[in-house]
Amino acid sequence: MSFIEKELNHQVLVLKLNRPEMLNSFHREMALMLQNYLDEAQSNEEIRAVLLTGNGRAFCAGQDLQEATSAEGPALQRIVKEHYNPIIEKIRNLKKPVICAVNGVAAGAGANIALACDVVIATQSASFIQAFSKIGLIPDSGGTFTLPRLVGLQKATALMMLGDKISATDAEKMNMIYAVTEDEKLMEHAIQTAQKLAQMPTHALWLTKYALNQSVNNSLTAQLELEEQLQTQAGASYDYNEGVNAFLEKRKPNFKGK
Ligand code: T3D
Repeated sequence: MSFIEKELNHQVLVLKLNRPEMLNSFHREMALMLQNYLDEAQSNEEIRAVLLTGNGRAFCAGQDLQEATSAEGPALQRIVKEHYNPIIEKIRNLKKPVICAVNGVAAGAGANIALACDVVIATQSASFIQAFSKIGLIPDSGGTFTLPRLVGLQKATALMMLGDKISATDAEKMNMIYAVTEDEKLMEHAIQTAQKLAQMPTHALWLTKYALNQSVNNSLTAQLELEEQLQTQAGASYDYNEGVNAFLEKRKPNFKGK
């Protein structure tokens, strides 16, 4: 049994967290495995989108607390530095869209890994918990960066201090996630979305993601200059040429992701 199931489906790398009896909580081996698969997604040109989800009733309950408290397990600092920080950096710097299908509860690092993804779709019965404060920790996995930018400082502070369980419907209402779908339709919806993105101009999608990443710290002037540079790059791409020609010739474009 693998801690993460991996499948390539029409240029979409589908990754399923697979420790359902522990609600897909992360231990070291699973965290390093996810990092390796994200590296593979970066380097393999056949892969043009990633879909992350979980097996069983949870998406992910964050850190495996048995490992975190075991004398033989990695120390807390190592867990953050070697497990979660690289996962978040790899998701945010992946030059292909990452879709997260939240199939159940997403707690602690599990919630913040989901929120780091580019498009987050959740089932109606899913929920999000910034569980850290309940065990005397602070939110990690980029949560203190991502959540206030999604929902605003006031909501993020309250969610992180109170550790309340937020339904997928409420998460969507407060702009934490992109969409909510009926439970039985989650994978169909998520795969369709991922496959649609995988057929789009992958390089332009990456430049878009890069610009959004940079926008967090840039002034308007710096961001306008960045858009000018990135648009010049996009304009020199195969896919721009194909997109414009397809429009003018009134046909469907055949993007290659270059
Ligand atoms: O060192 C560090 O910790 C640094 C890293 C921090 C990153 C973090 O993610 S910290 C936050 C860690 N996660 C949590 O605190 C969440 C813990 N889990 C829960 O609060 C609840 O399990 C849930 C709210 C997610 C779901 O509740 P419920 O009632 O649906 O399920 P349950 O009965 O609590 O859990 C089912 C089983 O999964 C249970 O095992 P059992 O009794 O059937 O043998 C439970 O112990 C296990 N489980 C759930 N979460 C974890 C876990 N086992 C280990 N680690 C977990 N995180």
